[in-house]
This record gives sequence, C-alpha cells and structure tokens, in this order.
Amino acid sequence: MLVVMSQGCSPDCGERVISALAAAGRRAERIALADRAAVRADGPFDVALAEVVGRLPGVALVLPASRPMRHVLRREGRGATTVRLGRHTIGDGGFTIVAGPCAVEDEAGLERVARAVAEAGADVLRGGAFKPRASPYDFQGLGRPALPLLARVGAAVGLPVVTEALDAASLDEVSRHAHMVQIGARNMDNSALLKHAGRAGIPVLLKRGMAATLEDLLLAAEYVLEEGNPHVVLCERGIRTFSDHSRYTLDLGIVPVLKRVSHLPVIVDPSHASGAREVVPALARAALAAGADGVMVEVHPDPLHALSDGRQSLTPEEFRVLASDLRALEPLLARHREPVT
Ligand SMILES: [Mn+2]
Repeated sequence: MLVVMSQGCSPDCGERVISALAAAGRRAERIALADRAAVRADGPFDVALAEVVGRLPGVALVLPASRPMRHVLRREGRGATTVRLGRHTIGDGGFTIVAGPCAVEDEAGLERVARAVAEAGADVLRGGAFKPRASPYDFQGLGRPALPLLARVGAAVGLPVVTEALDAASLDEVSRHAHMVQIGARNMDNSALLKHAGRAGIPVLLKRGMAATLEDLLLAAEYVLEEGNPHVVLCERGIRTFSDHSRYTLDLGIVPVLKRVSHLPVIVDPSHASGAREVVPALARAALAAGADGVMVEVHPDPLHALSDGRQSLTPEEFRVLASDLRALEPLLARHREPVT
C-alpha cells in the first residue's frame, strides 16, 4: 500500500499515518517521491484500512501499490494531462472516439472504413500495420507498406492516425507516419520498448496487459514519462479472469480509480475486451459512463471476411449508431470526465 501525502504537509502527518498503519499491524516506512513525501506499507491492499488512512490529515491518495512513482500520479494544483494528435486533443474533457479496422488489409477497404467512421464522428483513425497475433500462422499485418497508406487515408478524411509498434524498429517507422503509437497489451511490460517510446517523444497509447495490476500499468507508463515523454494515454482492454462468456473481462472498475490517482487520460477498448460485436456498443456506452476519456472500437466494412478480429468488428452502420449514441450521451456525463483536483 502506498500512501501519498499532500505537497508541503508537515512531518507530523506522515508520523500519524505510520502510527495508524502500525496499529493495524503493518510495518511502514517513509519514502520520498519527486515532489512530496509518501509512506509505503507492507502487506496486501486493505480497502477498510485504506479508508481509515485516507481520512488522516495530509493524505492525498492511498494506492494499491508499493513501489514509488515519480511522474504518473495526480499532482496537486496541476490539471490533467492532455494529449494532442494533430487538431484533436485527448483528455480535455471531451470524449474521444478512435475507430477503424483491426488491421490494414488494402487501400480500398481502409478508405471505405475511414470515410465511414469520419462521417459518423470519429476523432482518430486506427489500423494495424504490425499485428501481434496469438498464432504465428495468423495474418501478421501488411507491415511497413501499411504505414504510408494509413497516413494518406487519414489525411484524406481529416483524422489523425494511431497504429501499433512491436519493437524499436517498427516504432521508429510508426513515428514517421502516425500521430500516435500504440504499445499493445502483449508489450506492456517490455521495458526496452517503453523506454524507446519515451525517447521517441511521439504520443503513446499504452494498453493494459491482460494480467497487469493497476500498479503494473502505472509503472509501465512511468517508464515512458521517465524518459521525458509526457504524452501517454492509458487504455483498459480487458483482463484474464475465470469468465467464459467473453474473450476477456473488461475491467471498467479501473477507470475511475485511474482517473483519481493519475493525471493521464484513460480510454477503453471494448472490442478486444469482449471479442464479440453484439456486446461492444453496451461496453462502449458503459465506458463513457465510467468516466473514460474515450473509446477505441474496431470497424470493418465486411466483418465476416476480415483477416483479423472480424468477430468483434462493428459494421460501418453499427458504428454510426454507436457514435451517435455516444455523442448524445456525452453532455449528460461530461462532468465525470472533468479533471479531479
Ligand atoms: Mn484487433
């Protein structure tokens, strides 16, 4: 458990936290974060104890984490981080809709989807060039040739582009053609790639690993920020549980917690989480209600014949309905996305 103190709180406040933890049988020690003090306690996270400690004077946050974080935690007196992609900004209180095919398959198909999602009100175009697939025998993406294609089509429909990189070489390629690089769930704990993205300076869409805790995800983002790149958007995309009715379990519960403890924008990917087209709109609407800064949704002109993830891809018409529902709900739920101070 990590108890983050307010900036400039007196040493007495820290002592009171340590005493309260000691009374609950926890060994605790004072540690220094970048701009303030914190107390780290041994043992598992305890919700009731966190509530008791959270009410003590001078306590800013109580986190289910034990390792220090210098950059990703919410900072007093400073607003939430916004990430700019071309003319669009993520995390400014608006709701960002990222949409497009799982993979770029060919120019004509990409152009059809891009036009459809742009007309339906999407803010950002997605499309995979390098695909990290579960099987080496599955379609691996078009690779490098897909990048200029994405850039051309994005510019033609007026949308910034996000696409995934798998390693340092593909990240450099992506940086030359896209507005944002995605680091996928399978690469979330690839610290070399995270550092490389940090040094590259390009905005990063960081997806939560399928077995990553809140602390794991925040520490992964910490790698990018530590290298001097503050343009990070976190993405919940479903975790592995015992559930057998969907591909993964969308952990919407992490959204309000991330928004409370971190200044980074948070978006939700209901497509990869559910793996099922008919479930995606409900989860996307729920993500908006949970306070996410946006969603990322897969759309394909002919899902039955998609080379990857067709089962979870919306048709352009289904996406048009979803986008219009989200835009209608957005003003009702806007106050839940306002930066917490
Ligand atoms: Mn996909």
